[in-house]
Amino acid sequence: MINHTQINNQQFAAYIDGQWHKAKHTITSLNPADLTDIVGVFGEADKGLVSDAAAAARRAFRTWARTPAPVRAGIVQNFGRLVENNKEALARVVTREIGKPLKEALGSVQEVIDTVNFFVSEGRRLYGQTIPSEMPNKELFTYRRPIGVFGCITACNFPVAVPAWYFIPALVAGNTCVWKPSEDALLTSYWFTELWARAGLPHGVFNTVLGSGPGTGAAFVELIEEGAFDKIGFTGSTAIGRKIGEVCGRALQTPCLELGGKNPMVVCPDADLELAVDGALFSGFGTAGQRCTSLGNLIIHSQIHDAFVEKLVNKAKNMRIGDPFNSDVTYGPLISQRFLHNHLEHLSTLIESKHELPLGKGGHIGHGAEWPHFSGNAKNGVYARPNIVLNVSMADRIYSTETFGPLFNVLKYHEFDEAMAMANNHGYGLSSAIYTNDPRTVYQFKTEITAGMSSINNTTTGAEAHLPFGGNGKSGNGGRQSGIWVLDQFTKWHAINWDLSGKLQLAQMDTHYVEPDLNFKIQS
Ligand code: UN1
Repeated sequence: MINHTQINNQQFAAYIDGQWHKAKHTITSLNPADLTDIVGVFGEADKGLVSDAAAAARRAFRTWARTPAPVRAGIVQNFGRLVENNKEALARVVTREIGKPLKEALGSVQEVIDTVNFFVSEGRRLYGQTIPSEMPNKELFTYRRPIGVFGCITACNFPVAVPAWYFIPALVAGNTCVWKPSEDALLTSYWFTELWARAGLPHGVFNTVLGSGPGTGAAFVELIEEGAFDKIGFTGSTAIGRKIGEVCGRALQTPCLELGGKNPMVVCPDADLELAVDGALFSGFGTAGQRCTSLGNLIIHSQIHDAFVEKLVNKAKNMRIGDPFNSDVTYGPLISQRFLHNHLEHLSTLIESKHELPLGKGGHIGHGAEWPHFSGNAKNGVYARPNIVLNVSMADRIYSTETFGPLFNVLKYHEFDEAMAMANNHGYGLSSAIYTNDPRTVYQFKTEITAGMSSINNTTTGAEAHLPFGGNGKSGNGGRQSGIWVLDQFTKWHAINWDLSGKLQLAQMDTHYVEPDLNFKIQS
């Protein structure tokens, strides 16, 4: 069972071939709701450890790839049962380590369980095809083959759900894995790794390297260039994703890149406005705006703009912010000091004099910026006030900059074509939403939106675990996670020609197609 105490001072840096290895150089994970609470002290894996992890995964690959897929999926099922048995404890570790409200943390652990439930039976499918040949006594087949060693770097905001989206299908499909989780979620990653070990994975099939982006992450990227991995998955910023994409391109690989977003929500005059207010507030401020699917631009029809903004601001003013273990908070602290620093930087560099801030100029709660309904430890926590930015137009930098904090923009539109331009022109294409009751408007929206995911009368966030998740443009390279679609990330198609004719039959040449009489004309 997960014991909700510190795995402190163990200096564990890497789990390789079934064993934890320590490192001298340490990194510390702090509770963002109270920075005096040390969640864990871990080691930072250097290039040697990352290379050892990749080598262990390489050694384990042949046997794992040959293990029958239903047996591989059985181990994934064991993992799911362990996660279920530890759901509350794991969610508490997530809340303590990254400050996500407990209800949301429980939801993200449920997302792991849902993903297991979906993929366990994929171990009994992984379908290939039988295909007719153009020649007699010959059969054609396709098989899904595992790709090899899967190297994966994940972000901190969904420290169990997003890794599960990668590793569950990767393992069912027969790949072996090396994981570099976020330095902001070290204890969570420790337990996630332990649960895989207890599920019965053979040694070397799943390996973890802990450490910072500039340290362990940079070593990981050097090893991509050196050919240590056969497939890369990356969830994080567009800037880093672009670099990883370049390195993978040189290594002749197609990575699965899940990057940033500036997700639009359009509110039409015929919409249920109360519903849209609640949807906008959760999309913008749920998880303190730190989801890649969080609301970036709220696009409101001019006819309802002022009334809608008034309702939105009134409701936002009553939001509770504070201790993420309290059930009534909309959001808790930001994930770490780094995220607060970036948020404050955005406030000082992106807000222009023409912008209006009806919730006041946000900032660090307890450090010159108070919030009336606050329940946390303002002195020790990394809490930020929410921001709604009015009067934004497409030319403003804030319109097209991902802010990843409790902040969203409001834009006003007159014609629906203008709303569509506002929804697309920032260049990201991850998630999107529209509130309307008119089917023709929905039709135009879903046909013209460039995002990979759209909600109709619901939030920009909260994708279910069995639909394709991913984006276009600056949000990724078109790869999709989750559901049946992710299998194309973790398998390569193998085409088989089986000739039983006993003679040399050449495709396109030794075929026996029947010629028609092309001079034939119908007499009318
Ligand atoms: C992310 O922020 O990287 O759709 C993932 C959602 C969640 C996953 C977000 N199910 O908001």
